[in-house]
Amino acid sequence: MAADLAALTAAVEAGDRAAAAELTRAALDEGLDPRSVLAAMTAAMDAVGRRFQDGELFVPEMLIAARAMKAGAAVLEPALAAAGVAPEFTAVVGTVEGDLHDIGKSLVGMMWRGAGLEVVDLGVNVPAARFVEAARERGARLVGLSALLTTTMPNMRGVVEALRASGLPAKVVIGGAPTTPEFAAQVGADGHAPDAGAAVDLARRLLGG
Ligand code: B12
Repeated sequence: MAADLAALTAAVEAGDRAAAAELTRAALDEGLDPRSVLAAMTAAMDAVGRRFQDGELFVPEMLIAARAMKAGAAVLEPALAAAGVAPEFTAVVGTVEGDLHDIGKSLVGMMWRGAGLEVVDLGVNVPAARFVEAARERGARLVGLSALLTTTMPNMRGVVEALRASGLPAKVVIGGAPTTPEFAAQVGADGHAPDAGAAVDLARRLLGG
């Protein structure tokens, strides 16, 4: 199969898992930058989000598109990681309690791996205590919190507070579509990034890289 990023966007949007994986593989085989392959898939998720908002499609279609993106992302991940160097710092990443959206968080984790961090992905619906436990066990220097729902954003404050109370040295950063730098400041986080690329710059800045 020939590399075709427009077809990849269309495959993710249509929820075609097999095509998403194959087109990702083809793009990598032809030497395309893994970041542009990632961008083709995130464009599809943006389109899906807009169509959901406009009432053109519903949760099942969103979920199917999300699964197609994950299929492509699974192929892409080693290529992103290969761009990095040996991990110097460990980061913990997860989606806060009550929230099941994991695509953005997983992308941030992938990009951080690509930037040379060791990443512990705690998954979704993660309680504050679990973030603290993992940060302590793994000696994390960075903790990333994701929330996609306005109803779960407030849970970020509890995680930041629990991490501060633990006395661990980890920096805490937040992200997810409804979050803003102002909100990050309000909950006492060390930073905010609007997308996975900016999350890499932010991590580097906070870790002094
Ligand atoms: C896919 C999707 C789903 C899938 C999730 C599948 C999965 N495995 O993740 C499913 C179908 C399960 C789902 C369910 C629901 N969803 Co939904 N979903 C979406 C959708 C379409 C895309 C989200 C996504 O993956 N975007 C692509 C990724 C790449 O973008 P991202 O997450 O924003 O992440 C980027 C940045 O934000 C940032 N980032 C993200 N996390 C982090 C973390 C850190 C540390 C940093 C630095 C940066 C960072 O970097 C990422 C990469 O660039 C959005 C619409 C949208 N466009 O956002 C709605 C959306 C988030 N969902 C919405 C809703 C309402 C729901 C449901 C309540 C629907 C329902 N009635 O059941 C449930 C909630 C379930 C729950 N408890 O969580 C609303 C939220 C509205 C609101 N104001 O709160 C949205 C905005 C749709 C809409 N327009 O109404 N959803």
